[in-house]
Amino acid sequence: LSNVENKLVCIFGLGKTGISAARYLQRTEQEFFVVDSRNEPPGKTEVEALSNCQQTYFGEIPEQRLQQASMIILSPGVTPELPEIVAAKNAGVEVVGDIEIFVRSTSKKIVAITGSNGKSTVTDLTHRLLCAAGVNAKIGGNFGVPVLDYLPGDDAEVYVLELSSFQLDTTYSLQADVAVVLNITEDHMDRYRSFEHYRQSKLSIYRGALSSLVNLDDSAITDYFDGASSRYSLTNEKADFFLEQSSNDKQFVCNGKTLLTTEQLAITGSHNWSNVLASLGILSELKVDITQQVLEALRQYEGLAHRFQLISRKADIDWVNDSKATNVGATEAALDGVDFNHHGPVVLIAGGDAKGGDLSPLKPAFENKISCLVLIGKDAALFAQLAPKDKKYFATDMKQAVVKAKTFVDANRDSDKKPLVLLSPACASLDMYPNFEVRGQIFCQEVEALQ
Ligand code: UMA
Ligand code: ADP
Repeated sequence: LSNVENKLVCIFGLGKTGISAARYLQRTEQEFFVVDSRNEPPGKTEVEALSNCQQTYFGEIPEQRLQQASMIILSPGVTPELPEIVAAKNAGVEVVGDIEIFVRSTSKKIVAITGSNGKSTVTDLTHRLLCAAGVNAKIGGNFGVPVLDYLPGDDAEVYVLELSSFQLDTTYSLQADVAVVLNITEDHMDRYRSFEHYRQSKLSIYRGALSSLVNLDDSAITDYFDGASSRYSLTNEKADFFLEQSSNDKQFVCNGKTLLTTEQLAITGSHNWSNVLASLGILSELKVDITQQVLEALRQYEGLAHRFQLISRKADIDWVNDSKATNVGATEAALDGVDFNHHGPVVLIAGGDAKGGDLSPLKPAFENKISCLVLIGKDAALFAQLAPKDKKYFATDMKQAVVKAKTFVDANRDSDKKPLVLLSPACASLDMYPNFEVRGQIFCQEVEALQ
């Protein structure tokens, strides 16, 4: 396979991926130039100082110059359908992502994880379980370290990679040792022509995989992919990895062996049990023994910040930060995880950039489950159309949203139940914040600042 050697490479996009690609080309002594449509991209100063960086083009895209490159390393935030990229491709330039360069350059095992939701959790959990099993595993991709930071060097036994659909769209040579699509629900509809287009992007992770792990509970996967090597499910006892439900507990069963119960886990919610099954399935497909140390690491796993995280009990309210819910599927999972017999009133703070997605699956929850909806961000009005009149409020920022939520709770307390305020926006944060982490942090700060 041809890789970057002796080619004039264009790095298109100078965020985390572009900076990592530039450092990699510097380390491997390759010449490159850099393009970004922004005048002040994040890595400007660092990359301009690299001796192998021939030129930088920031702001206007130099269409002719792009066509002089032999290869473009395209950042995931840039669509391959950008006219200048299409023109370069038509002129014979190879357009790839950093994951493609990575998989061409390593001979180590690769676990490839995608899905609309749960990618980071499963990637992180799998990495931790592999480490607990004594495997030299490294984590990267859409979550954690951009992959090219690991090369050259390559001392890992296994790379556990979270791959976004954007990354898969520019990856052609991946032959994962284990590939899994966790679920497919609508996301990034501002970038894909249709749900089918997005689905095909996700399913491409199975191309050439040595082992294909399939979630039997998601017909958006099983109806369109029939090459499973092994299967997991929350309910189907025919699956290799499933959750056995008896009258008093729920047990994780792997290849016929009962391992532990859901009660023994620190993480909660059926979506997380599905994530656990995926991780156990990956270890099993890698032929890694599920030892006592692995089970201990699993029991202790507390999940990642900003994913359905109880952050405070201020004012006798359970405040939950689920800022990472950037699409409708994640917010549905969050609402499924709320025990409405125990919690009430339940206030949902939602809104932001809906990325062209269909919000209507949330309508029944707005009508029947939640007590009040506090709306923020660019697409607040789209949410408002789905909620009954007396249940919705608009807030201009997070401070106002938190105060409104508390005011509503104080006026509607139910003596038998514990009030809950959930930030689970079903939207990207970029219209108001630099990223979902900052959105979550500001939520935490505003809760702490309440009198
Ligand atoms: N951009 C421009 N002009 C350019 C290049 C980029 O305007 O010339 C804009 C993009 O439209 C985007 C932003 O800059 O809004 C960042 O894009 P990027 O490709 O430079 O992003 P990186 O900093 O390289 O980060 C990317 C992933 N970002 C995206 O896919 C948008 C990060 O995932 C990933 O962690 C990182 O590579 C390392 O691999 C973030 C993400 O939001 C967490 N991913 C999406 C998601 O999870 O839903 C897919
Ligand atoms: P991703 O990396 O795919 O965005 P995360 O693990 O960061 O996934 O979780 C993103 C959001 O999705 C969080 O709100 C989380 O609670 C929710 N979530 C996690 N796992 C699942 C799942 N299996 N199904 C649906 N939602 C999930």
